[in-house]
Amino acid sequence: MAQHNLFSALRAAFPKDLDQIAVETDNGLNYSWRDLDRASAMLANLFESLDIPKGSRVAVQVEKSVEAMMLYLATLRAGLVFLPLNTAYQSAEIEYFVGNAEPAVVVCSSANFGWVSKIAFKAGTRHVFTLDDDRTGSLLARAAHHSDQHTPTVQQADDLAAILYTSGTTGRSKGAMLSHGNMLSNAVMLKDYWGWKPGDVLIHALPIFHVHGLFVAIHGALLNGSKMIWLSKFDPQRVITHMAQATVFMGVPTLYVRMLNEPSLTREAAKHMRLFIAGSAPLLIETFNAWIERTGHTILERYGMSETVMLTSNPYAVDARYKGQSERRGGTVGFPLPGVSLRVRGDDGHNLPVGEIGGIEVKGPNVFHGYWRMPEKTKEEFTSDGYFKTGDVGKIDERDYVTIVGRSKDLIISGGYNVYPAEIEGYINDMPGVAESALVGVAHPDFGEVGVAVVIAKAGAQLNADQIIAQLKSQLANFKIPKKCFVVPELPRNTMGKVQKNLLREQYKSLFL
Ligand code: MCA
Ligand code: AMP
Repeated sequence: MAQHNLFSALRAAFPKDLDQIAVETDNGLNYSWRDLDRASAMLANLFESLDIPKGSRVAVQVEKSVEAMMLYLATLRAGLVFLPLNTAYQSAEIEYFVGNAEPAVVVCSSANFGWVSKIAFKAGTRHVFTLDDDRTGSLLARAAHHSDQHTPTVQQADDLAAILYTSGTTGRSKGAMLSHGNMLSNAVMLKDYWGWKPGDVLIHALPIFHVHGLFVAIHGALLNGSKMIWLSKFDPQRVITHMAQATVFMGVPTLYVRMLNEPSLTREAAKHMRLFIAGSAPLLIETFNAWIERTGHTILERYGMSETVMLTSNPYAVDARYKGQSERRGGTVGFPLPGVSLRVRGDDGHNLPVGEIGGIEVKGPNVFHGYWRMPEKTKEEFTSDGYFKTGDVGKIDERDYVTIVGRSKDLIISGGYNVYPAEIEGYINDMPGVAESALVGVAHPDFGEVGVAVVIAKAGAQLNADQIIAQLKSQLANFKIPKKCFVVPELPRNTMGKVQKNLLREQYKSLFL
């Protein structure tokens, strides 16, 4: 691949007629391809005027907007490293990310400028801008003074393009370093694998601070020169209405569940669509089947990670490499994508035969360059022959389909967002009167899985479950808050004294069903 700057590759795929509409928003704004090009050039020129070294981080916590996407493109264009942050994160979370990544630039909403800038300046960041979802803020005001022409920086395939914070298998959040080459190779391969065609239109309804909405969806559309119908927030009814003008949709399972609750989801409503893609969390077979029944479309489920972008996918068309199969099989995540080697290994480090369950390990041009400033952690997560240990547990069947059956990492995926029990337990354990706590994931009809906290009090202390929840709400992103909290006399333990979370999961499994 001659082209290494991801932006340049995306730019090369823009249609010849730059005045065509590239993005149509749900509040009636149209952005042309020329707008994307010019605005990202102005923002890249602003960055260059700041005289910060190539490879500096640009940390961004802003509401979803087309300008926020332009900011991402400008960051790539200028050879800087994009660090997207969930808008739900609160001050302690932001303080950790900014302190760890030491960004040269921080961009936040004007409502949060007071506390975010304080954190940023303390961490040594010199430039803090604001960007709101109504096309205002100091970032755009400053960029307006810069030229709309810009030559993208030359990048090597291994140069960093983004850092995504994720907890991996254990412990504190780690910044997964993704390069231009990681993302470009994945995007180019998926364009072909998912059969992107001229005339495709993507409904973009996901947040743009994680891999799914930021990379898989945006890169897919831009690399195909495809228009995006841009929803600032997921709304099932609006997505269904837009299906008449669109062909591709990507969502986490919760989005499909919520659309199935709408009577307006019919074959007729979905007849213009070509492809529905799901991922980020397990898609229940009931949802997969109900979708076929209601719309006549078979959802294509795929599997990925922040550390690897996309790893496996059910086939779009006949896949000659996998016994000529084209079936999208519910409950599976399909085949390893072209270029990805995937194996299932037992605890003894040996490859397992067909059908046996073990740890999923992967290798390929999509696999990240390690955790930011954590060489030891990085080393632990790779095998001696260079495979990344995903922390997912699964099997490969005789037809080569991969199925994920669980996770060895202690992780709850709620509505497509990751919740790390150790982090929440840490906050609960710090509360006065708490002796110990355990957070477990249980099934939930809307979010797939949600956290339930089980807490024991110190001798003589009185604890109130509602107060524990209220306290967490003041400290953590809203999706991390346990949906229920129980104060109990003791936690189940094995003979080694370790809390048996499986017994707690069993005990509370029907809480929301
Ligand atoms: C919102 N709430 C949640 C979640 N989202 N609770 C648990 N899990 C969630 N995911 C709670 C809030 O705390 C709040 O509770 C109440 O729901 C309403 O909040 P609101 O923001 O209005 O909710 P919403 O707009 O209905 O959001 C639900 C959502 C959203 C649309 C499903 O969570 C979402 O966009 N999820 C997609 C995440 C995603 O893009 N993941 C991709 C990661 P209260 O009222 O009590 O405060 S990338 C990835 O995983 C890999 C690489 C991959 O393979 O793609
Ligand atoms: P993240 O850390 O946000 O990148 O989340 C990655 C994790 O999401 C993976 O390690 C899997 O556990 C999970 N995941 C992604 N796609 C799927 C899927 N289709 N089915 C089950 N789990 C998935």
